[in-house]
Amino acid sequence: MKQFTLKINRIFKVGMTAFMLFWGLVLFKIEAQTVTINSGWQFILGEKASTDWETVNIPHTWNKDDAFDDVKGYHRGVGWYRKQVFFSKKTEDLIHYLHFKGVNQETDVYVNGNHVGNHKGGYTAFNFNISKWIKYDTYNLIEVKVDNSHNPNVPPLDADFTFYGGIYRDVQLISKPQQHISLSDHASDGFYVDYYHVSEEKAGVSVKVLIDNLGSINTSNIIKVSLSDANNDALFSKRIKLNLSAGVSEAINIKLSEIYNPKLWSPESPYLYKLQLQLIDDSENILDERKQNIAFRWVHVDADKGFFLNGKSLKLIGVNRHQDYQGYGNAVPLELQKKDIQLIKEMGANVLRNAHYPQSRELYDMCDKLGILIWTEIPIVNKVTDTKAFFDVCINMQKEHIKQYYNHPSVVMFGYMNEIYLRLAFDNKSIEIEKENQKKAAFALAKQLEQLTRELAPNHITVMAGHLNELYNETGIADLPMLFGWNLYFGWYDKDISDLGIFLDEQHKRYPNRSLLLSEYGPGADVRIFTKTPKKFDFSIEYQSKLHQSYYEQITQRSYMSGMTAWNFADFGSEFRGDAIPHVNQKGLVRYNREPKDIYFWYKSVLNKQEPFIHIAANYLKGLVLFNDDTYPVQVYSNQNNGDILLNGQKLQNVRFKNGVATIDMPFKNGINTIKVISETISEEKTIQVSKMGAVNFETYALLGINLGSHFYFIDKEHQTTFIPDRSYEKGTFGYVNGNIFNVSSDKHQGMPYSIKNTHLEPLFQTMLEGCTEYKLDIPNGMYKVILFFVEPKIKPTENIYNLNANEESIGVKKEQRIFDIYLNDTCIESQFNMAEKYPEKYGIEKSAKTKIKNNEGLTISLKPIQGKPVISGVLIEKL
Ligand code: GCB
Repeated sequence: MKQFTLKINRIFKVGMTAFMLFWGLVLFKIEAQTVTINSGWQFILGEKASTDWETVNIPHTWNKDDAFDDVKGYHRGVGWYRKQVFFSKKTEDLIHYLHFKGVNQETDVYVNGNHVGNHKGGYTAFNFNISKWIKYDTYNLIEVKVDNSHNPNVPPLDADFTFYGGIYRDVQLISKPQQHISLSDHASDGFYVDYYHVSEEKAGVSVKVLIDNLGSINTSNIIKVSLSDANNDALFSKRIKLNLSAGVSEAINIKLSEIYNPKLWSPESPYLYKLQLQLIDDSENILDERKQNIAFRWVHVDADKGFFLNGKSLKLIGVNRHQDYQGYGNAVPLELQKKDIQLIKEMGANVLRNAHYPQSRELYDMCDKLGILIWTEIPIVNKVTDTKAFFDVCINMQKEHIKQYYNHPSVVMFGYMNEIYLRLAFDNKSIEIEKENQKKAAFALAKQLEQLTRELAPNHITVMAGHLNELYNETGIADLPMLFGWNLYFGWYDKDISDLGIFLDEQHKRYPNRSLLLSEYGPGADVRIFTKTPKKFDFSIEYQSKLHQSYYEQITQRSYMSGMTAWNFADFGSEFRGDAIPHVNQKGLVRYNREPKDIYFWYKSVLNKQEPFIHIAANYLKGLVLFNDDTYPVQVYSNQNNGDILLNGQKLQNVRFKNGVATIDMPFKNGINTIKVISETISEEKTIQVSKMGAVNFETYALLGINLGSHFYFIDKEHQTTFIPDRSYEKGTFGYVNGNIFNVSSDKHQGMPYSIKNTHLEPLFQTMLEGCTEYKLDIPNGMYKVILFFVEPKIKPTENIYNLNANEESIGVKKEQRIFDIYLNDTCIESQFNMAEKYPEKYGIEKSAKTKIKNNEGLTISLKPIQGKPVISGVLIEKL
């Protein structure tokens, strides 16, 4: 009996296995599957070779380091990737696609040595059907040649961000049955969702689905469309019978019935419905399917009243975003990128401009869910090439862009150009006729792209951004899109902060039918720099606060302005820049590593009303030194009305938060100070170490650093100290006896806005005193180590059109010989110091010496000129 049972069991098991294998095979044969193939690629920089391949994972870029080093330029050329992929014979009847989500910027793909396709453009996805080159039951060699060289026929030609090369978004192998929802329409999902009659009372959905039959026989299939609500409760479903001829692609339009009282989508209530598409064969097997979150919402702009969502006025306030991240270049793990969107939402932003290119679709999914409206654009920046090849690439790129991002409810604005006349505006070489041609070419391309965008995305708002220049008005290009964005940097590159409103009012008056948005604004800010007296171009965190707060007031007061998007959410890589951190554009509300700057919290206090919130903007006030009775202004941000301010346990005052901010002059004491802010149910506390200075002494600190020729503090992690602002000499303290603050041009730039080699202390070196022959420090008797900091400022600048007022004339284009002797009191520590002669350009030089101070004589640093005017950037004194 036992034997018999065993036998039966065995027969049953064998039978089951055979049954499962059979069905497994059948199911597998028809099952669509997508595999991400990011791991274990072989990579070589430059042309293919037999050795020197390294193993890398995707996301990958070859510019993560060289775009930030001291050497000018980064590798812009070819890189090769290769990988062996096994294809089982069981998948022989499937159609296999390689799907690339983002490769910068030109790609050629080979399978087993056969060229399967080329793609131009670094920010949109693309697919290749590789089926006919595959060998089964063996490994297949996939090779990808990537090239990020400058190509005059591929945008962006030129822009203020780094064009990191590499396969920096996922690669997928997508295997589909021969009948499937198309993957061949510009790498879209193969369907497009539209809406009809959307209102508060009712709303309808229609879908256009593209189906490919890549098999050799005619088939009869069913396409099923289902709509459910956010809880997965089914609302409607529709089945349509299709007869698909062999080798043919079909477009099917399906209209679903209307829903009554739909839940509308908005930033406060981002309600999503769920759409499902299934392609089914005549045995009811599911061949392919797609899922998409959709939402009911409608938008329009009005030149007088601004932006409207679902018929209600909505001031758009948010940020621009670049996709790179400190230490990763553009090859950023998706989970890190998603945190950005979370931070943007927490800040209270209702709009995001993905500038200047389409970003990962997963982030758009998040915006769908979180209720963030998106302006998305392709990277045609600064100039165009007047060739058919360039125009064709641009048109194709915009098609990919719209088709791939079309179904996201968050996408309400499609753009295609940024500051297209920037190069032209700074071009003083070309002759008039060439300039005219440039104007016309950009206009002609804009016209084509505008028309295309309106055709492909009829329910969206078309957009474009321009810089401060009449060319956009003169050519009429600003009137092509439905909404024109001005990128305005009053108080940074141009005039003053208060000129913003004056300019906008004048534009609105001249062009009353044009809808406007402030698409970029903001100053650079470095959390190592703080000051009581913020000034244009000093990179201080206080100047950043001042500018953003004023811009917010100016825009919210103007109802015709659709909104504002700050430049930028985060600091980002721009290889040619020489800001306070070289190669980084520091206009972020958060740092390159996403640590929020104070201004991020200010935005949160005015935009996010969800929970009571207080922030004391003193995170970065490290090493504050105050003289005698000096106070220091500290800002407190809150979304509450009022708050009590306490310093060291004593109530100073009750403040009213206007536009989310109150500024309090803090009478700090020497030592540790505690600021406390209490507002109804919440409170916030912060401690600050302050050194009160009467005479110069070394009791509270061992190091005294002074940022010569500068009004700001600079926190220096290398020397573990904060360099304090400079002052003119007064007995008992320190300061310059003579000399001037060195400025590139009188009222705009601080010091020398260029990257300095051999150092990370740019803010110390970039600002300096010129013509100072005597600098006095009344330090007590004793032994000291003195370090002096120098750089030759008259160097040939790197061309940087974004530092618009760094004019070459005033910097001088050749090295200047300045020769001087350096003395510490009576001792000469360097004679005939000649930087232009002895050091490479833009080189940070430190001179260190020990000195004994006696007889209460203090320290005098003398720079005795032999030729030209001496310069000096900083001094650091250590008591030994
Ligand atoms: C702009 C550009 C942007 C730059 C920004 C800046 O107007 O559109 O790409 O990064 O200015 O920081 O100068």
